[in-house]
Amino acid sequence: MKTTRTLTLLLALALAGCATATPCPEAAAPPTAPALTVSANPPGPTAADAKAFADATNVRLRELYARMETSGYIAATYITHDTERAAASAESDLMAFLSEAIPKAASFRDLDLDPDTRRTLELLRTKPTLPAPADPALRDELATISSRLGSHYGAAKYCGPDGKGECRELGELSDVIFAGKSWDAMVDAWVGWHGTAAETRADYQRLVTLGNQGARELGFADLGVLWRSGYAMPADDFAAEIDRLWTQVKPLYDNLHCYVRRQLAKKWGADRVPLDQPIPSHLLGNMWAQDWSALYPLVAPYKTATTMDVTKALKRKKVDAKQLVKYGEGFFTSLGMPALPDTFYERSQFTKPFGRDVVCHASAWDADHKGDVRIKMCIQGTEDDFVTAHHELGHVYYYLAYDHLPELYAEGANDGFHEAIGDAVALSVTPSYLVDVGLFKQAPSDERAVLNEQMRRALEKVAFLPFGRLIDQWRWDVFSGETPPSEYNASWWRLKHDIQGVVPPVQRTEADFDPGAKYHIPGNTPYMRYFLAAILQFQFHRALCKAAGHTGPLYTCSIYNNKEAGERFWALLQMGASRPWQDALEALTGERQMDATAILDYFAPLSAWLDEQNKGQECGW
Ligand code: X8Z
Ligand code: ZN
Repeated sequence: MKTTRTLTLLLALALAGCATATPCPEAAAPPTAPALTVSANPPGPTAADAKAFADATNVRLRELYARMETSGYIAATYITHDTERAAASAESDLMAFLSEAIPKAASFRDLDLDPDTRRTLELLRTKPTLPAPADPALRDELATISSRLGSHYGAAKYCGPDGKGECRELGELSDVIFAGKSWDAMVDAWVGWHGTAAETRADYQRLVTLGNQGARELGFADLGVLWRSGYAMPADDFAAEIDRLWTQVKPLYDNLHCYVRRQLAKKWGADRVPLDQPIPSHLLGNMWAQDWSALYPLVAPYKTATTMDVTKALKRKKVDAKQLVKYGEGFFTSLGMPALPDTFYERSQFTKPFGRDVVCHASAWDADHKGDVRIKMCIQGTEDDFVTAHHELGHVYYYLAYDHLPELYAEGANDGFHEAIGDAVALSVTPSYLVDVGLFKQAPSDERAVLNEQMRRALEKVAFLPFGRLIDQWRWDVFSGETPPSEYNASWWRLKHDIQGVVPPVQRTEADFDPGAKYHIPGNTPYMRYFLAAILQFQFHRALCKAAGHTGPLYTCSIYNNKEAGERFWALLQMGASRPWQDALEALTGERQMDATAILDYFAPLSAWLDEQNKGQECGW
């Protein structure tokens, strides 16, 4: 006679729907999904079983995420072989749990479930960004590769064309590109950094194979389909939404591209920057050409009008890294949100430590999913750091607001919301706000200053749009197999050319792996979230300004100190992912669709000015 325990296991195996070709994970995986306890002749799972399963899954996931976040934070702030291995082990345990729990959740699908249980199980299905195959050996391999790619990126250095020169890290190489002084030095920095990624191509290719296998075992056609399925609509509809939003903003980008290219041609010569061709990527002030802020002095509409140089103001006031973050916290508390816990300041990494490798790419962490929040940055006191600190604090305040919810609700309404919170707040860092907090004595307000300010913002926000749109276009094509490994690099540059209108400074080949030189590719962080955020932050800003009673043009609004707007914002954060994102958006804005008219409204003055400047010019490439 079979014992109840054996029956439980058999039922669990049947529910898991394990493919016969791959061993089921039960025997090997240490963290098991909650089992159903049934007696002989089981009548099949009930709605109560499903609820119990959902509750237990929430509890176990919180423990596993806390372990993974903690070991991930250590690995990113102290890169060694050992920390990399510990992070891989925690990730592998989480993967094991998910690849067992998700098929189990599917077995409850046809029951009459209460709405929260149904939603929890749906969210679980699209939870993994890197689903592992059920085979424990393949799972460990995938977790190891994922961890190795992360530390490779953090520790990468360029030591000159012959490998024997002074070794420089990403920050130093980026400074050369930002400075925009010498063509040759910029090409060298660009080629040097991109070259560090070439050796990661094989690892990335294997990550794609194993991640795809994991996604297929969960019932998705490939990993890209899984990623696109997390937006409360069919995956294809989401792709169509992206196209719709891109079509809304493309004319604004094309206008900016056209004007900036002309100024670059004046500086570098039309032989190097031809007026009917894409722009050479190393000239745009940023390693990936995603943020063109560095070009402001070159392209400012009125060179003689006063500009508010935040970097200079921060230096003048000797604002250190912690104080810089405090400015950000001050904005959130001015809205009525809570002060950050002391542990935030004790445990965050604000500056690059001496004597060890760290991943400098800014990030926010929720170490125990119970309020132990941190950020990790390598602050140097620039305006970019100032904006990024607000961005990261947006994540941190989201964590603080939703950590009371069950684990699968402790997420952004969608991942674009998570990225948009801090950026929406930073849109309120207006000239008058900078005066209010004492960084400047007065704010210029004539029409020329407005256009200068608009240009400064556009170089960050508008320039980013096609970049945000294309990264995952590349990955979706890679995951689906439309782009085979033999075309990884060619496909990357095709998209960069077609969508962004940029070209590499030197000829690239398939011996290169340029996508790997961008953090989110080795980090396997889905990127469409940033494109969504680039649109959503203006939509949020418009709604919050309305709540604050602002009446003038959108670009003049700051919600600083406004408790009414703060309450609305906090309510959105507290919802987490408990409702579909359309409901969350409606609660804040009254709208159920993502909509780019807010960003277009915001940049209306610049848009009109660019139209005028570009009249009679051949734009496009
Ligand atoms: O990765 C980030 C943040 C961390 S979530 C610093 N961002 C994207 C990037 O740097 O590529 C913010 C803007 C886009
Ligand atoms: Zn972010």
